[in-house]
Amino acid sequence: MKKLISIVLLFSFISFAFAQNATVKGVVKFSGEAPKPRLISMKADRQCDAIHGGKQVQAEDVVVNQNGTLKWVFVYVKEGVKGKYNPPSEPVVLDQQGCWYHPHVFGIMVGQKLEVRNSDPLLHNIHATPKKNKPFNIGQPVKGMKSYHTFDTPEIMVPFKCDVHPWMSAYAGVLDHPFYSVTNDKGEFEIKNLPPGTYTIEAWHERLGTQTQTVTVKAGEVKTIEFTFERKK
Ligand SMILES: [Cu+2]
Repeated sequence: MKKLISIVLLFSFISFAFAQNATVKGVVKFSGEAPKPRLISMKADRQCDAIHGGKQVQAEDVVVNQNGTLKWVFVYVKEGVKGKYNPPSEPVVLDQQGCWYHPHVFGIMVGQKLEVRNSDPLLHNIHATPKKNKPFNIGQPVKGMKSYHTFDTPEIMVPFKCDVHPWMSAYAGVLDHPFYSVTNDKGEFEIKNLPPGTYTIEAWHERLGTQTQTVTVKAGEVKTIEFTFERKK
């Protein structure tokens, strides 16, 4: 019985603690005529090309969704976070599959493990080119290989490339807090568990630049905001 009471107390404490926190969510829109999807041929590597059945693959640098929103925008709290946040124990996985990075854009915390996997039966060479963190360059010649890396300092953004396959490209947003999100195929993002306060939210897109907005959230509030990117002339 005592055990049950303490469990109930623990749960009510947890739900109380989370109810105090706010959410900032919304969509990133694209205004103007969507650029024609850029198609990538993998003919330069017969094995990669064969994996895709000789078909071209759509580049992910500018992806305008069906509903007119933008995919792969990194939305994060740039300013206003107080306190210290420990990285989660589970790693972020960057998979190399079909001579392509999955995912194209992701967030990771300082000190959190990045697991780089090779799911292809061929050589990939993962080459990260940060400016604030230490660069690294790992060859993964065998299918199933996993390598681990952690970042020491926040950095927006860390680019990844493959020295074997020049079309491979990914970006990591490295932060010392967990308040970030990446837009999906409906252009949506959601930043949860934010303590009440005033924050600068930035939306970063690899080709279309950055935009910021200031938001103030009260305890338990769910605030919806919107960003709109235009095609660069
Ligand atoms: Cu590669």
